[in-house]
Amino acid sequence: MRIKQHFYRIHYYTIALILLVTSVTFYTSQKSQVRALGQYQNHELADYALTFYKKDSRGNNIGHGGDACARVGLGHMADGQCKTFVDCIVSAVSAKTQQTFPGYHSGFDTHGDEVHRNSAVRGDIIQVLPGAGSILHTAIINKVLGDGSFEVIDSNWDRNGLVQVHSWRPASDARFWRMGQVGLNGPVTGSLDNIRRAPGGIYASGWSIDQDIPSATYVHLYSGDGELRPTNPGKELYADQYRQDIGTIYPKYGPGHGYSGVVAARNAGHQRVCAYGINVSGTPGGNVQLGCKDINISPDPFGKLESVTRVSGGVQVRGWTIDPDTASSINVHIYGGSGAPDPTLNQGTTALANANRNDVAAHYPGYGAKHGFNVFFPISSKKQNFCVYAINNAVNTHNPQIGCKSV
Ligand SMILES: [Ca+2]
Ligand SMILES: [Ca+2]
Repeated sequence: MRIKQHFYRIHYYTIALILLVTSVTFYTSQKSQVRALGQYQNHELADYALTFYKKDSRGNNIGHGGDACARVGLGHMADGQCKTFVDCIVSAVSAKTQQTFPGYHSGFDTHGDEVHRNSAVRGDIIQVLPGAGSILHTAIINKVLGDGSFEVIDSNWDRNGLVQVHSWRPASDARFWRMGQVGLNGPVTGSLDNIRRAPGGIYASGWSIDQDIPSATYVHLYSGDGELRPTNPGKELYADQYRQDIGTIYPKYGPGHGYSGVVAARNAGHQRVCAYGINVSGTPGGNVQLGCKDINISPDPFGKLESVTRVSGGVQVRGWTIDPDTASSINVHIYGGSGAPDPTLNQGTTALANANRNDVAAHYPGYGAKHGFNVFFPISSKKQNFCVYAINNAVNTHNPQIGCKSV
């Protein structure tokens, strides 16, 4: 017994140590990848490159790309080629911490981060690599013009070794490199704003931002006790919905950070829903719990018997009912006599509660309007008790009484 306990203890510590080492390694490797970027603002590459863009009094370009290399003591590279011009700009702005030469396409991948064409910003480097049908070129973005076009600063665009500023729409196989910081950094932040019962489970809404990047991120919802465990139902949502309020508070990140969706409930009764903002892979930081909220989950229908009115030949019975598990209409059973739900004792009738009730829909979002009933029940004019029962969407479950009236 003692030996066994001892074994388990060692085993436990070993697992804990492995987990610790794994998580530390993971964190460190993510961190070092980002630290590889130069400790300067990415736009400084464009600012500095522009200082080599010169014209004479007649408007002719006279700035030579090679001047950028001579300036940093790289005279041997002062040939004015497009790639060497960018190499020397990066070398100068990074205080020689990012030496991206020699070679045509070497250096940007090991000293910088590749970024998607759609998220390129000022100072990013565009490079068309050797490939079918493309002309090799390297340039620095001065402006993002949209629609895949950029205003770029480069050298040797006209095969004359001169620095130019011009618009360019690089071929689809162009690659984009980021060498500096874009001025965004910080942990995942956000909120779980609201939860409510919905068809299929629990609806949750809120927002999330990974403050390292402006792009949309993922959010994971968990129900049950809200913890990140496999026994709890989970749901992954993409937090890209428009939220004007968040765009106002976080203008660098824009308004596209809202999320909403439904996570299944683990069981009836008390449920806790927690939302987790997912750290964007390759950026510092980890996942962050954005908030938790509690809700009581009932599988039983609810509703209201609003009126029972005497009409010629019977009664008119009016009301509405919803089963919280579904947006579909459910049946109601109506009994006269004593009102007890027993067809051997009392006369009854049944109806599908599918009449439009926009007032009910407004009160219970996600369920639609088809929950009303307005039923003629042919029955004797003798005074009796009328009771309405809502029929659960699941068989062999509780069909609650939603009201009685004597007329
Ligand atoms: Ca991050
Ligand atoms: Ca139900």
